[in-house]
Amino acid sequence: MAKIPGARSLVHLVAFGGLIVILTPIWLIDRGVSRVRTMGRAGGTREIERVSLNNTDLPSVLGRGVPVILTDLYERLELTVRPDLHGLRSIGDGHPFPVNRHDAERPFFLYVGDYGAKRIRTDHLTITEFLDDLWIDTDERSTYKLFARDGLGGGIGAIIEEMAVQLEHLAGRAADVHASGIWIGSKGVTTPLHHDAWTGLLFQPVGSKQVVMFGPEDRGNIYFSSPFRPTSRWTRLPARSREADRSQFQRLDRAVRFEARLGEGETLFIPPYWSHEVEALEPNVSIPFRFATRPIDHLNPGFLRPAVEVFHRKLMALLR
Ligand SMILES: O=C(O)CCC(=O)C(=O)O
Repeated sequence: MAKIPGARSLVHLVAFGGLIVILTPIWLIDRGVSRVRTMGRAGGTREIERVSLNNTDLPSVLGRGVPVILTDLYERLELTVRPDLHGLRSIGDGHPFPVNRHDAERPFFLYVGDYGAKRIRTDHLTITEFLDDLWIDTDERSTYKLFARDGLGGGIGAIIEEMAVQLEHLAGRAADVHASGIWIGSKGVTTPLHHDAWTGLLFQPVGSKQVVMFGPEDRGNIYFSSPFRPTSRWTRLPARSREADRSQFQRLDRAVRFEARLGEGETLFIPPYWSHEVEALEPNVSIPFRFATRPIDHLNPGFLRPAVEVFHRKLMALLR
């Protein structure tokens, strides 16, 4: 039940409410304009460009604002422990941790429920048991384990922090180590199409993934859910967007798809508000590494929508 807000909360309520009232029509106009601009467009598919740091540098890549695969950034990092199978086994503290098993027919990351994913059981495994098990080919179950900084007795944080020092130096930008981590999962696990507000680098130390991306100008064509729902950063398309029924989702064919296979050792640059869908082609280890959001990032047109989402959450928290 909604409580009666105090004076301070009331000021916040009016401020956030006012921002929503101002931003929502801007967002709607932006959406309308982008729909009109892409109307009648044939869409199509483009391959995400691959670049080597022998020919460019990280600030230039991040400044492009379009996705790029960096072929040799990962190998340039000097890490005390590399996040490969050998390195991960070596940092395990021997403590078992919970591992959720999902139905392998619908191995959809995060959205148990919304995308029909089903948890079938939870096992407790050490890192060695977990990795050994993941590489056993089975159609019976799927797993996606997200380790945050404090994972494996702090061993994950040590890798992320070492990466952050070197990437901050290479990129000339601050990292967000709290939002970064190490994700390990089975073949077939799919992260459905969504966008993030941060600048991301998806490192692929082990195994490969298929990536599909859409630019912010195609937001009107990829069926995001309402900004007032908890799934606001995610689309209403099926978890594998290629399976979308075109009679229900006609505008999808107007959108320009950017695709690539992200190979072992490669790194994908994900610009803010670029929607991405990622499917594991084999058991794998990824590092979603995030840079801190800067005030200038809020001028990105994509922020109009997350602003509505963010302020909506704050508004709801005040009323709760
Ligand atoms: O690798 C994945 O499954 C998803 C990665 C992702 O969504 C991200 O890095 O933001």
